[in-house]
Amino acid sequence: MQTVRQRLTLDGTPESLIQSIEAVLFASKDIAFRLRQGALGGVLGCAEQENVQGETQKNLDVLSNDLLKNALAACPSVAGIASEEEDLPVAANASGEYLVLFDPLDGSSNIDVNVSVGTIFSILPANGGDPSKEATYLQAGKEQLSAGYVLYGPSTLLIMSTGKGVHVFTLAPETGEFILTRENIQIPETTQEFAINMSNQRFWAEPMQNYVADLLKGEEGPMGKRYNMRWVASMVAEVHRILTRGGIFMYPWDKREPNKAGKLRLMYEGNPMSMLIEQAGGISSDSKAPMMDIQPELIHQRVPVILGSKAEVETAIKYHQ
Ligand code: AHM
Ligand code: MG
Repeated sequence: MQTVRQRLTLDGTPESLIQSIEAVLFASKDIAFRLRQGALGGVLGCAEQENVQGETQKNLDVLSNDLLKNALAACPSVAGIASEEEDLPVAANASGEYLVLFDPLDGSSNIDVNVSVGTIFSILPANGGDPSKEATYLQAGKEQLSAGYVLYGPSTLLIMSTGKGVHVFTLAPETGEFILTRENIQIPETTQEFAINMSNQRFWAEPMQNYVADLLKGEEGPMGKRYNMRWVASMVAEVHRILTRGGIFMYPWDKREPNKAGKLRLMYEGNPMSMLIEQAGGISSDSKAPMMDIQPELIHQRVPVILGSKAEVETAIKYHQ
């Protein structure tokens, strides 16, 4: 039985980085508890909604953000944080060495229907920069020191990497400890499963239209095999399926909002998921460049995403050349 701390120590992870990761996990256990309570916890539904006593209830998005923010601010090795739920970065500790970026509750439209959601995190070096300034955070994904997500599903899982493989830890309900349950995950190189929101098909650019049309042709098409499709609408669940049994996940640019690069965010969705996928032998791209090579210009920058099994992602990228 190995805890996160034991595993990270064996891997030679600096104590300060272990502490930053533990701060994320501390908050995630609280989030897991509140998700389990569901409607009984009074946190479902919309923010600003009033309960019967006329008190304002906070929805889980806002609450999860607060829990993470508080836990990270209390951790001396965290210099600053950036969150999907915060317009601006927040400075934390002057002594801190790390910047922690996170999506507190990804896939939150799934909460009310009781489907898996997750907390995604990415840790970058602070490099002595000002943690209240956006510029300090604008580092390419390849600079990440650690990335991971906590998946709140039938069981609560932590999937993380510090650049030495990808490991899975399962939250033991009786002790509240994340215990190593799979190590060094490797994604199969090929797959017969793709994930994309097909309802947006007519809005995609031509290369994506052509690629997915060819997947749908099955045995009779250029891929020569029949594909299955899955769409949970929760990126953590999607990436987790791919880490477990392979597959390709896509959230492409589409012309509904032509000025937006895509729906997903580079710094706390695209990059951390890319680190996990690549550490597991897969590939992640924005369709033109490796995701983790992109130089971010904004903390909340959006990006098209194609990630998963190596051979399949390579084929998808060829359609875009
Ligand atoms: P969120 O951060 O607002 O929850 O949005 C991100 C989510 C991803 O988890 C998921 O892949 C995607 O949005 C689903 O989008 P769609 O509603 O088009 O199915
Ligand atoms: Mg999100």
